[in-house]
Amino acid sequence: MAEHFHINTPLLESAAMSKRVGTTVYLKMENSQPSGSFKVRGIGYLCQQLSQSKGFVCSSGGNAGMAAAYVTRKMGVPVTIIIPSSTPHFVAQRLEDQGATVKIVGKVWDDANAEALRLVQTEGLSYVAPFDHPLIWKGHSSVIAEAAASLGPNVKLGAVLVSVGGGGLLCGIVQGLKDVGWMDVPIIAMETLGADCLNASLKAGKIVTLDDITSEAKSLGAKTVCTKAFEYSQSNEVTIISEVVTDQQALHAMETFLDEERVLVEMACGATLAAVYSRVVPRLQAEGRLPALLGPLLVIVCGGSNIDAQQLSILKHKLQTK
Ligand code: PLV
Repeated sequence: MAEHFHINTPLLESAAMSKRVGTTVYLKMENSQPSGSFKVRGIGYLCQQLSQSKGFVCSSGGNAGMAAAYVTRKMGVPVTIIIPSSTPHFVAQRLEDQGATVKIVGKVWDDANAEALRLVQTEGLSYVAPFDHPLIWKGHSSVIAEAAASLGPNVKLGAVLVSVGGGGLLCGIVQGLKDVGWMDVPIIAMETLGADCLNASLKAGKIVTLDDITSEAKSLGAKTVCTKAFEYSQSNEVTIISEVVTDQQALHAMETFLDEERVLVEMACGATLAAVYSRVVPRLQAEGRLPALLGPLLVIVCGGSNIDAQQLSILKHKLQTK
C-alpha cells in the first residue's frame, strides 16, 4: 500500500494578493490534491489505520467523500458515501466515477451523518469521520510541515488563513504548527454567515448547534463545530481569530481568484480567500488584533470539487438576487 495518498502540493507566491495586503502571500495549493481538496491528507491517514472488514461508510458535504472514494479505490475496499441533497448533483456522479456507492440522505450534512452512523450499526461498516477524529487532524497536519519545508528556515509566518466547517482542518493546522514550533503564529479561521458554527459557539461561550445551514458554502455546513476546534479557539496555547464573511464576499473571492490566479475553487475555499480580497486582514491590523508590520501569510487553498462552470453561474444568480 502507498505510504500516503496525498501529494506534496505547490506553494505559490501570489504577487496580486501580496500587493492587496502589503505582505507576501503564499498559497498552499490543496486544490491540486488527487481528490481536489486537502481532505485526502486526513482521510487517507484515517483509512490506513481503520479496520476494513466490511468496507467503509463516510458522510460528507462532498469533499471528504471525494477523498474517501479516492483512497478506498486505491486500497481496493468498498465504500458508501452519504451526502445531503444540498450537495450539487454532479458531485454524486463524480463520486460514482471513483467507484463509490452513493446515497443522498437529508438536507444538510448532519442528516447524512446520522444515516452513516446508522449503517455502522446495521451493516457493520467502518465509519470514516469527515472532520472529528484525531487521525484526521494528524493527517491534515502534514500541510504545515510541507509548507514549512518549502518556506525554509529563514521565513517566519505572520498568520495562517484557513476555512472552518466542522473544524478538522483547523485542528490539523494547530497540530502542524505545534510540530514545527510555530505556536505563536496566529490562525485566521474563516466561515461564511449561515455556516458559522465556530463563530456562534465562541460568541455564546459554549458549543452551540446552528438551527440550519443557510450559507451556500455547503461544505462548511456542519451545524456543530467539533469540541477540539472549539477548545483550541478558547485556549491560550494558540491564537485563533474567528471571522465571518457573507456568501457574496466568498463568491466574489472565488471569482477574483479565478481571474487573477486562474484557479476555480468552491465557496468553502472562497471564505478563506475573502480574508484577503475583502480586506479582513488589513481590518484586523487596524484593530490591533494582528501586528501592523505583518510577516508573510500562508493561505490554505483548501480547494473543493463542488464547483464547475454551471454551478458558478447558479451561485452568481442565487446570490445576486438574495
Ligand atoms: N467539508 C466536509 C464537511 O462538510 C466534507 O464532507 O466535505 N474546505 C473544503 C473544500 C471542505 O470540503 C471542507 C469540509 C472544509 C474546507 C472545512 O473543513 P473542516 O470540516 O475540517 O473544518 C460538511
